Amino acid sequence: MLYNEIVAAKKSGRKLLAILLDPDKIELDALNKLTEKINQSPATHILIGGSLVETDIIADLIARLKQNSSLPILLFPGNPSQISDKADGILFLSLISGRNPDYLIGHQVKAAPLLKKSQLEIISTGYILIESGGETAVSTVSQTTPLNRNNYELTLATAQAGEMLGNKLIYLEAGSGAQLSVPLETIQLVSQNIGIPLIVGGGIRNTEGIQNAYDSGADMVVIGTAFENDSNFFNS
Ligand code: 1GP
Repeated sequence: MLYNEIVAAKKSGRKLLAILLDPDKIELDALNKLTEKINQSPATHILIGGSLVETDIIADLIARLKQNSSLPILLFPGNPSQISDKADGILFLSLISGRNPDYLIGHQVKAAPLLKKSQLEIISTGYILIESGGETAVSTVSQTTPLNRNNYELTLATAQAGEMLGNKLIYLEAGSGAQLSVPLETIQLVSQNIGIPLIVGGGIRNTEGIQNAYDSGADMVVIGTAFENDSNFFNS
């Protein structure tokens, strides 16, 4: 079970690293090379998804990734059309920082019948968007306001409410390509005051940023843009 492995990693202090692939930005012809780079990297998981995936290549993309990589593949969907049972699991997100019912429960209701038929491991995730110096795709697409990045207490209360509601993970998100990543103080406060694993992503551009997030208490860090821009990112 993927979730049990994440919990075990948290317990033992083994830090996890996910590479986020946005299907809209992947060229299938270049996928073998990209998979090689992923295999050479310290990544422990692959996430697939995006706010606005317009192509229909997700199933094909996952099938091809699986030919050359043994890393677990988790869906990280922006909407129910991004669900494919070719993946191993899904971060079943509820955007609990926002007040848009579609992203709190609407899309999830649409997805439930599909998920019920699939073999995907479903990992409910409280998804918290934090203001990051500019508008991000998550905020535009979800039409929600991110939490004030200086209001640590509100972020903590949101994460704790997410845990109390039964979420198995909390994901602190600055947004893909964010100018500013999640404040380290926020990571520290939240990680010290929840019992479930903590994922952090958005705007992390270098290995120092990854290490800082780990040192502050992140159990998994997600890297999208930096790897997209430079597939040698982890070797440099
Ligand atoms: C976005 O947290 C992820 O959902 C990754 O963000 O693309 O900025 O690495 P970046």
